[in-house]
Amino acid sequence: MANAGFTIWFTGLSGAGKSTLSEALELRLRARGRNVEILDGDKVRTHLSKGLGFSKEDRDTNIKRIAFVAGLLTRNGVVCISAAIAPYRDARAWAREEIGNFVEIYVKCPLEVCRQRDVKGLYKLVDEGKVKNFTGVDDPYEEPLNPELVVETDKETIEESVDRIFAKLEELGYL
Ligand code: GGZ
Repeated sequence: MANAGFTIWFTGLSGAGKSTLSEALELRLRARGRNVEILDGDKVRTHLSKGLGFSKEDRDTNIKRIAFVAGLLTRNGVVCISAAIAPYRDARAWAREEIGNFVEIYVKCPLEVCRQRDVKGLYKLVDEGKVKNFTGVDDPYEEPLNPELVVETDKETIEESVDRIFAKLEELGYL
């Protein structure tokens, strides 16, 4: 199975570290000679999912679009990394079915730590009442029940998380 395509499906709160981990992982995978594509939640929403909001229906549509593209890439030998919040279990289960070679990684970080990091200033806007339906605050985040791996970004460094992801990918036979 080594050299087959697969999708690393990150899920976690805004500010948990999905994008940062994706970029670190991409570098390490490229150094191993793999072709890698990141589908980042924020970027997907400016192109593929432009115009979608944050209702469950729109989030589901967003996840289905990402899963569709990830499936195409995966079938063609690419390592695809999805870095959307993907807050709903049913949508993640759907993505798993659609894609096949699917490694779900919960990027776990307490809401209070994400709030303190506030990389994009969004939590401040939430506190000021300017952004509603924000995941983990006044909108659901359904923790994965059985992910392939959990990385805790408030307890381990990026390099440690990437090392653990690599070990899991080797264990699963993808690397
Ligand atoms: C969650 C929101 C919201 C609301 C804007 N809830 O950390 P970011 O900023 O850069 O990434 C988040 C992104 C979430 O889009 P996703 O496509 O990943 O979400 S989902 O998987 O649920 O479809 C965040 C920003 O958009 N953002 N408003 N209300 N995140």
